[in-house]
Amino acid sequence: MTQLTLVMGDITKMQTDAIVNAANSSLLGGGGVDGAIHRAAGGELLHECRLLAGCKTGEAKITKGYNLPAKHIIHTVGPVWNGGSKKEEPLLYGCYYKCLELCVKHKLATVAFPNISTGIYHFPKQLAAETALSAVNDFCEAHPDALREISFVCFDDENYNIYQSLLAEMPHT
Ligand code: AR6
Repeated sequence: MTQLTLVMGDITKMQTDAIVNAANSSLLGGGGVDGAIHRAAGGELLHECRLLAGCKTGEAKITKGYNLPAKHIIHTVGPVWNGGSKKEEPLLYGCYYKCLELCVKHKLATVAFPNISTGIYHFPKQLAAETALSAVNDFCEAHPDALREISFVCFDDENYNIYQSLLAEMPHT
């Protein structure tokens, strides 16, 4: 069974097989968690990202972790919140699900997610957390023993409190 863990703090410090980056479609860096990951990983990350030729919203691509304690970075592009009429929910669901599929493909046992799209992209936090946990729950039901641990790394109290409440109601924790 996969352990679901809630963490408050900086995702660049996580010693997991992979951390997930909330990137933009260029994959060439930006602000928020993307900027923090590129700074902590070092310049070689940008070089590898250039070779990936971008990433579509709702999709995911993997690189090495370079100077991070995490071995890999899974870059995913969350949707910009546009009021909910532009398929934002299924696109965010796809981000989480596809990152987990990449973990299986690369035989990674532990992964840490940030709260994708809830910063600069303004996705409502409660709905984003519900969507993330629904994707993770569906994945864990379909692949019960694929991963050992999935961590949700929150950077603000509001997201932390939302995840704490939702995780308390879930069977996996
Ligand atoms: N560790 C964990 N979480 C963090 C960290 C950190 N070091 N720093 C910020 N967060 P955002 P988005 C949280 O804006 O909304 C970039 O410019 C933050 O508090 O990083 O998906 C990209 O290049 C929030 O809860 O990502 C894109 O252009 C969450 O990470 C755009 O921002 C996501 O906030 C993506 O926007």
